[in-house]
Formats: sequence, C-alpha cells, structure tokens
Amino acid sequence: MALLAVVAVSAVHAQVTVDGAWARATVPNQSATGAFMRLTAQKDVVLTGASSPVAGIVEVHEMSMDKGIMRMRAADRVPLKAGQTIELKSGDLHIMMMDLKKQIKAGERVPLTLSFTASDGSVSTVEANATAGFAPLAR
Ligand SMILES: [Cu+2]
Repeated sequence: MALLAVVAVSAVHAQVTVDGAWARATVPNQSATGAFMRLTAQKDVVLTGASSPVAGIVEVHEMSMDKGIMRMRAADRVPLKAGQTIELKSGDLHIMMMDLKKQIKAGERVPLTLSFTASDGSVSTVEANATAGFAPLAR
C-alpha cells in the first residue's frame, strides 16, 4: 500500500503511469520488434496509439487464437480502467514497432510516446522510455 501511495503522488499530473517498460533488442536489419510494460491509469482512459522516433510505424497489437493459430492484429482501442494495471507482455497485448530505422541494441533507451483518449474526448500523451533487452526487467 505504501508503494502505491508513492506512485500516485509522483504521477499526480499524469493520467497513466508506465512501469517496467522494455523493448526486445534486435539483430542488424531486423525490421520489427515489440515493446512491453505495465500501464496504470488514474482515471478511465483508452490507449489509442503510440509512436517512436526509432520506428516508422508503431501499433498496439493483440494476440488472438484463430483456429489453433496465434495471430496478432492491431488493437485500435485498449480501455484502461481507473486504478487497474494492465500488462503488455510477450505473447499478449504489446506495442509493435515496425519499419525500424536502426538496430536496437541491448541496454539502449527506446523513447515511446503513448496516446490516451479520456471519456470527454481529450487526448493526452505519456512518454515511456523502454530499456532494450532480451527479457523483462527484474521487478
Ligand atoms: Cu505485434
């Protein structure tokens, strides 16, 4: 409970707290990779998009099972309920960075801007610095 209180105070101006953001490091000439993180909204918002200077196209993707085959598709709207943490993780909801402009090496910082739309239609952005690596960050 004490930890939650600290997070809430430090994020008083942000609608959404980003935690544990990481991006999968790439090999040379790899064109796409994923980014993963935990998102906690202070009020109900909808994740409606993302962008990054290192990728030409950034989409929110979800995985789904279709006749026994895992597929991923763009999720244009991902609702976040106030106070509930959603986890973007490998094999599940994720940020897909495509048309990569450079190799993403382990240890690098990958800037991401997430866009959220509130119930009144207002749009806000939250900066997420993902750490590049090959596995989730230790908690
Ligand atoms: Cu994807």
